[in-house]
Amino acid sequence: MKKFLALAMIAGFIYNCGDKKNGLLLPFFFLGSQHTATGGLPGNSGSPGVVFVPGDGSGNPVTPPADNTNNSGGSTSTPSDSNSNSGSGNSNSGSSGNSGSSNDSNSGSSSSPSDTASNSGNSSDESSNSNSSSNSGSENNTASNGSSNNENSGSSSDNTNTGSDSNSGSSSNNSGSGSNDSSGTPTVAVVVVEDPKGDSTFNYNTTINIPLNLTVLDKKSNVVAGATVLVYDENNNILFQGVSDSSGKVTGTLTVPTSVGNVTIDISIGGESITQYISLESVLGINRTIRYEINLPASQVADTDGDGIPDDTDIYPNDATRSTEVAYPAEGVFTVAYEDSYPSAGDADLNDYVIQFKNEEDLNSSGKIVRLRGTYQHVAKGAGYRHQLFIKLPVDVGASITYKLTQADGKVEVATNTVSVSAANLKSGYQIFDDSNKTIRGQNVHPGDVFKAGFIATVEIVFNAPVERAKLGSFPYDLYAYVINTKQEIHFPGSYKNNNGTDKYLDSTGFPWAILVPGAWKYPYERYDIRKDSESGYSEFNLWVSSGGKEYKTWYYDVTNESKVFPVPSDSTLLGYLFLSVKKFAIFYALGLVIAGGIAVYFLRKKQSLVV
Ligand SMILES: [Ca+2]
Ligand SMILES: [Ca+2]
Ligand SMILES: [Ca+2]
Ligand SMILES: [Ca+2]
Repeated sequence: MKKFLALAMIAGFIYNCGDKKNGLLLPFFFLGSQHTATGGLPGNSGSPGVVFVPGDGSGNPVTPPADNTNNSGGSTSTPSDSNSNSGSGNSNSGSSGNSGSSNDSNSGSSSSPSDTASNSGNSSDESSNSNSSSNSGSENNTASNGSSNNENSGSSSDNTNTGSDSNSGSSSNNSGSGSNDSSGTPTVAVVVVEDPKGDSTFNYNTTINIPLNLTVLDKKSNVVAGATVLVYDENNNILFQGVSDSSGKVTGTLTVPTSVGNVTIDISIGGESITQYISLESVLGINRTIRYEINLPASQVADTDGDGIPDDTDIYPNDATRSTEVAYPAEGVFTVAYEDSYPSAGDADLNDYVIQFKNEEDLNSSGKIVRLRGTYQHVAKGAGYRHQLFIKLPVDVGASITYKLTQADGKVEVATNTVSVSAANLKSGYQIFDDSNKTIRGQNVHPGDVFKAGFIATVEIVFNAPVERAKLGSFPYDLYAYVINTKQEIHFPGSYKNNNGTDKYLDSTGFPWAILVPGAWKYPYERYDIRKDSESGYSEFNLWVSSGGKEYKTWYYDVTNESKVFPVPSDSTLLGYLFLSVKKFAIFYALGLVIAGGIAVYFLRKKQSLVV
């Protein structure tokens, strides 16, 4: 990753130099620099010309409550005033200001990023006024108003569209340029943001799943199919890729460590690309309607396999069944640690049965999962019980599964073989490791133990038909331990309930029997309770718990007492194994300037490529 960043910085430097004469800025947000404040919504910014407005829950910009009154009064606003106002409201005013091309200005594009910002608060009275005035008379108004959001806001986008409709023929560029005056940046797209926010349930989770629901519309409010959507984290690791369907919709789930602060969404159509940067603070989902305010390019981009994903972002450019790969984690491994005394509360040494692993999914262009791969290594057995490792996948289709088991040094225990399994088999649980007495040669939990890496299982599940995220579940899926001695299954919290409604896998004190930790985690020595200050190697653990997961989100990286934790090698056998078997590079690519309709859009992109 360091190399990658260095490369990106060099590329950026070169690019910046090349364009300096134009006085253009490049958004190297992923390097940690601050984002361009193009949004009026906190936590949102984007590439030039992308405007963010709050939504009313139905994909339209929200209607400020006070507007009606003001509207009726009408008119205090001068054209210029309205411009400064809300993206929506002002669009109208913009029209008035823009002599001649009235409708164009309506297109909402009028608002410059800064404008939106000022509006978003509420106020926007003037805008509303201007809105009504300028719109008045036009049949379009009524139409838009019909949808209950009278005034500006809702109207704004509605107006926009209708406006442009009536205007049709008179160039999209107008709207952009006309409205722009103040900032000089034409509006390329208005993003209606309806992201659910709040506090997610804390159950010792170190990752969060964030549903993604996007709708892409053109400037006439028609849905746009075939828009490519790419989502990545602050280190440019791909989280999701998909293409909008015939309803203009893109759906998926982003799975990220809770410590990830921002994600980036790129949407590309015919080579035209816009970017959104989203702070994940309190974000429970990403629900957005992207309304383009420009004419979309009709140019075709190369798509060799015809799956809708252009070659330059298609990880499998010659395979129409797959278009991207998402890895969990993008680099390195996760660790799962089980307490094996269920249903009795454990001693919280979190080392009874410990596995390092990572997963990869291949998605098709609809965002459905086509294949699921996993590599698992047994790394500790701090217990007298014997365990097995399983995964349950509640899908409705069968699959063919290719499996291999080796010792840590690569010596084959079970040769590569492929079997067909039914949906019922997957639902009841597929065995990854047999008896934990046989998959590791040492316990790896006592002071002075020389670490002896355990067996490695590699699994590739090729589903008989693509499966939806809602069916499959998200990483780490339902990965569980079966304790042979007690005949008990041990799952992550959050998925199973007791008869009284409490979580089946949280004990009476609210502590889990399974915990997922990013990295090759240094779990506690045998019988050292991670919760007790005198025994814990992680003084931030209790602080993390007491904050409900909001603070000390990376407690697991911060060993505060080395004498309390097992020195698990950070360059684990599994990492070496992964590196040799599936070597991947994240390549920073497609740094470019796209000119469409006189509007310049800068975009950064990342492409992963497979080097097998
Ligand atoms: Ca393709
Ligand atoms: Ca493909
Ligand atoms: Ca234990
Ligand atoms: Ca133990």
